[in-house]
Amino acid sequence: MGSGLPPAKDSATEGDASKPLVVYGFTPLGGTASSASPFVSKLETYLRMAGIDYEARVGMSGAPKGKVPFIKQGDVTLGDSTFICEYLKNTYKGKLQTKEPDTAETKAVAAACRIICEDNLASGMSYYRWGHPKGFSATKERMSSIVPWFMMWLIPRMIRGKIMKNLYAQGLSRHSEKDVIFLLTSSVEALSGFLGDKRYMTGDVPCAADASVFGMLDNYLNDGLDLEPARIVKRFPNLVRYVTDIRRTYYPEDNPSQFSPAYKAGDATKRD
Ligand SMILES: N[C@@H](CCC(=O)N[C@@H](CS)C(=O)NCC(=O)O)C(=O)O
Repeated sequence: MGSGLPPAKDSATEGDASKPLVVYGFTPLGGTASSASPFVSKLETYLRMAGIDYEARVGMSGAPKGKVPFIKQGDVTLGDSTFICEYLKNTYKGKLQTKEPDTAETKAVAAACRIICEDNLASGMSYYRWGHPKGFSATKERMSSIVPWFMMWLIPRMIRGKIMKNLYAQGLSRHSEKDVIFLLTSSVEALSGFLGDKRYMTGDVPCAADASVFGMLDNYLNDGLDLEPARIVKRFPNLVRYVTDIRRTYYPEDNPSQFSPAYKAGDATKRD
């Protein structure tokens, strides 16, 4: 690869809606409605908001970009939640129960919400779950239910090393915790300001940006790790109401996340 850009193919923009759609990702963490990955939660929430049928598989082997979520449909294999949502909007055109923004202002709000969540708040999540001593010990404890005991010393430290390298390059871990809290709080405050009294970020009907915001805020609020991110979101009652409403509407008790062990499709959540 040298020091330049790695080769990368353009994302598929449209597929065959008559073919089964399979979504790959991680299971939920603590009390999150969907996955421990806010990006997987975003995609599953978008599928539910849009009314698209799918089948979830736990795992990331075969991920075209080395990350989850990714999907397979017919001969298409596609990674990255944003490009997957674009693909789904084209593939299921005319059948979606979501409404994408159509004015300059609502488009700007949706883009800002997505970028705030997937850049700043995603780094904040890594900072607390993997960098912060209290978060790392809680994260390790959670991992002990899925990682064999003899790998428990190695695996969490390996993942932490990789994440800390990324966080240093991105810059967040170079700040004091007080400064990190300032950055995260101002981002969450912006989301709260965009939402105001509305039901969804751009009006009465959800759009893909709502899935992004929900995936991140549900992970901030409900991952059960008792960390600063949950305290930050709780300062904004309209965001807490928003997350609660989306959980109730799209993840009712009798239809839990397909990534959750509680989901029974036949016998259990499928694994690859
Ligand atoms: N931009 C990607 C981000 C996905 C992402 O960062 N996924 C993480 C889990 S939260 C992952 O798969 N990490 C594994 C790795 O980097 O090895 C998207 O929107 O799908």
